[in-house]
Amino acid sequence: MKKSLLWIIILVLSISMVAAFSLAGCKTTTAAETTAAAETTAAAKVFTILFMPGIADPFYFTMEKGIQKKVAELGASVKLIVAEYPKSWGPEAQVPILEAATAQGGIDLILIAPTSTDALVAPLKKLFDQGITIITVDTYLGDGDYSKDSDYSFPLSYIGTDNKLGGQKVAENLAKLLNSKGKVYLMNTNPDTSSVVDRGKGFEEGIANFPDMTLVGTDWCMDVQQKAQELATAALQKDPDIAGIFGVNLFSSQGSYQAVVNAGLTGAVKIASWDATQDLINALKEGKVDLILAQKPAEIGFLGVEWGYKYLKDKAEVPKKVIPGFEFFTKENVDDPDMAQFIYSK
Ligand code: T6T
Repeated sequence: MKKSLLWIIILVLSISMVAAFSLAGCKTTTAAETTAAAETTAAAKVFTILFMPGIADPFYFTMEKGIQKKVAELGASVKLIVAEYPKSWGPEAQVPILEAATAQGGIDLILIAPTSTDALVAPLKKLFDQGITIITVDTYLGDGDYSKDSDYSFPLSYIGTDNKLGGQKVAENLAKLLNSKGKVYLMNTNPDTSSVVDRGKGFEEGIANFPDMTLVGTDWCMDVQQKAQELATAALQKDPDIAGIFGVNLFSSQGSYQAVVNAGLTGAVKIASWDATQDLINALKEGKVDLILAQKPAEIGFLGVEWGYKYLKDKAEVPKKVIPGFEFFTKENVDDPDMAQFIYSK
């Protein structure tokens, strides 16, 4: 009796131990499965990026190429949505497109060129408060200082040209073409757009360094080429001594040189232009334009995706300003094969 009781105890103990071991085994398998599942989920996380350009023009088409390049490099981990290109410059055109593109949710990062330093603050803040990361490319909000606390400092970064420096360099180069003397005129676009305002300021400061040069006037064409042409025509009629014109972007430059050509003043009035469109490059080759500052829109777009992705994936520390450089086209280097990369795409 004692012996059989002992056997029963041994049997019960053995069964419990087997059960305990198999349970432990089960647990290990489950944990491994959970880890693997978590890894799969992390690997499968696809970040959705929205590109919101400022206007339909070769500058932003080229920026999109840089964005597409980086997106292709990142492969399946990112998805790109390109918003409709606004047909005119300004918040009236851009904000409805932005709102429509974000209405369904699911966006992780927006790369946007705000078309107004003020009017885009509220619509973008609303999206930021929904958890969307914002990077402003080409233009910025407020004074562009996202490093200090303010109503407009919520974007992760500004990635774009140092427009003020560019404006100063344009002034220096135009002064060289004019032997540091004479009257110059500035064709600007919109007074609430950071990029062009900074270019104008830089130009004014640059010209002020030449005592025999005078800035006789500034006009605002609202980024409409036809308007730029009309305004430049009127300025040349009003002041026939104008010796040089600076067009701060592609539409203002294209309109300005056209006005000079129509007035029969090609060569007599020097044209300093900004943005390397094929039209302006051709005009430079034909002697209708004298100088072109080429920004690096593809690089700006590429860097926007690169930094945005690093932040979304690893919470990387992103500089508040990322500033790619610029290049100058002149009649001396316009045929240099190394310069071809700086011409914007269509
Ligand atoms: O000059 C570019 C851009 O940098 C600016 O902010 C707006 O105008 C352009 O898109 C050229 O049309």
